[in-house]
Amino acid sequence: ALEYAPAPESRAIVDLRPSYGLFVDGAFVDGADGRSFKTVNPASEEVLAEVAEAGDADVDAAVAAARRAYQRVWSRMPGHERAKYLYRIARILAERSRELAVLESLDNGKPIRESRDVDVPLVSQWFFYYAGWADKLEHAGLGTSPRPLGVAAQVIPWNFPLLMLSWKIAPALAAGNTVVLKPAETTPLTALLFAEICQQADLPPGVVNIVTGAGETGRALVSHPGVDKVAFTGSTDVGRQIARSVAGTDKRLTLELGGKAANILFDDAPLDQAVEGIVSGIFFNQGHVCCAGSRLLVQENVYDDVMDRLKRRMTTLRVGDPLDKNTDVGAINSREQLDRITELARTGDAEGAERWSPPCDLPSSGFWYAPTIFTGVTQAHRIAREEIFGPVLSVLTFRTPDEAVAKANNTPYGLSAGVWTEKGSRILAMADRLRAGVVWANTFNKFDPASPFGGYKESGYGREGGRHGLAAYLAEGGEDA
Ligand code: TXE
Repeated sequence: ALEYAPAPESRAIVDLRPSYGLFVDGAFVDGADGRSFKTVNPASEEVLAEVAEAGDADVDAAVAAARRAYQRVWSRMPGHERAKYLYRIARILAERSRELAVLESLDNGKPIRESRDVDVPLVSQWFFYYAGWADKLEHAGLGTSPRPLGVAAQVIPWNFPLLMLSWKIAPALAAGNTVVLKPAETTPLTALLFAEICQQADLPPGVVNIVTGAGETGRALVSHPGVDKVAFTGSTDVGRQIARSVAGTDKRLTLELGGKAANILFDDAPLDQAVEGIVSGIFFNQGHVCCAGSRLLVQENVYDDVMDRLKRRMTTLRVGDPLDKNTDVGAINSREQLDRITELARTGDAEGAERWSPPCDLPSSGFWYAPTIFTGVTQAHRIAREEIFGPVLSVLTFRTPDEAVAKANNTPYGLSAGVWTEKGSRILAMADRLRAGVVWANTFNKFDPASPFGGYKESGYGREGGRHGLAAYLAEGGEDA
């Protein structure tokens, strides 16, 4: 019989519970000291649920469960058996994709079109991809019998709650590690739904543990002595604190921090296609993207033409209800993030850049910021140097490729960059000279589980995705293997 599948934008397909516990040793449990916090829908400020806040005792219990599962089950299991679990999780993620997409949009504020067509399909792809590696670890580039590291502590941000979870958990599990993951405090719900999916897949208890809470919980987790590997995605400040806390221990560390990517538009580029890429490069996910194309560098002789087209295109952007499938730009994830964006954008006004936004009616409740561009930006302006992490584009110009490279690289970050040109030789030359972990050519924000992703300089170190992402969870095999 054909099953009735409700429209993905329907909130009714999500079975929201009033309160959620922690996921430890295969079961949902209350926090030891009974503390909790609220997670809200950023598009309405409505409370979605009350979520347990993990304290030190809960983190201890989760790490201990992960250790037991590592020693007794997961690290001993043949790779092809681990693969079966990962394939099963990947399939359930695909089957429950609508529910996941709606919950992600409710808790995060991103447009359903993105969670449905980008985030959730990629999440399932990530598990399929790493399932394929679980019995091929000898090809990870670390010798013939690489070993898992043990218990991985993973802390993720709120901008891609499920996708960042998959980037962390899929390679860790494929390599034979067990994990304790902490989602961000403003977006805990899909990680808890993922925990339910682990139960549904019969994943052995303790292989995946989810502890919810804020920075304190994250700190307790990454500094826990029972942890062998720390993986973090988030702000540069917290990344620095974590690097300090890990220094002097034998924990392995990967960090994926911020960015200030340049999207470089040469005069020979197909302009409409480039404008499309620039718009999605900065307004995708409200600009809450570490690799967002937040600086546009336009070649001077096409500047007026590009600005005309860009403004015209921005006028058609629909800002509003994340669950409306026609929405292009959703809600800002939290009041704190809205305040950060507002404050940094004001420095653009104060320092003499010129602000422009298309006319748009923003909803009266919830957290919103109109798509915005600043022109007349110089490299000295804060909006040209600091990560805004919102729907705000800083426009600069250049005359020669050398000048474009110098400006693009003039940032403490080095995560991504984009180049728009018809010339293949120029793409190769630019990719070589741009200090960025990813350089996209005539496209932007494209992700694939087989491609390593990560930054230079203050954008962090280590790579996620591909064979390199797997190697980050393995040690070379030795006599003690
Ligand atoms: O990040 P935090 P916030 C950037 C972006 C944004 C700014 C602040 O510019 O405006 O950071 O965002 C956990 N030990 N990025 O404040 O605090 C926290 O609970 C361990 C870029 O949200 O770094 C959450 O789970 N963990 C970025 C996670 O760290 C700690 C994505 C990220 O939160 C902790 C997010 C501590 N001491 C923000 N303190 C990207 N690279 O994509 C907090 N956390």
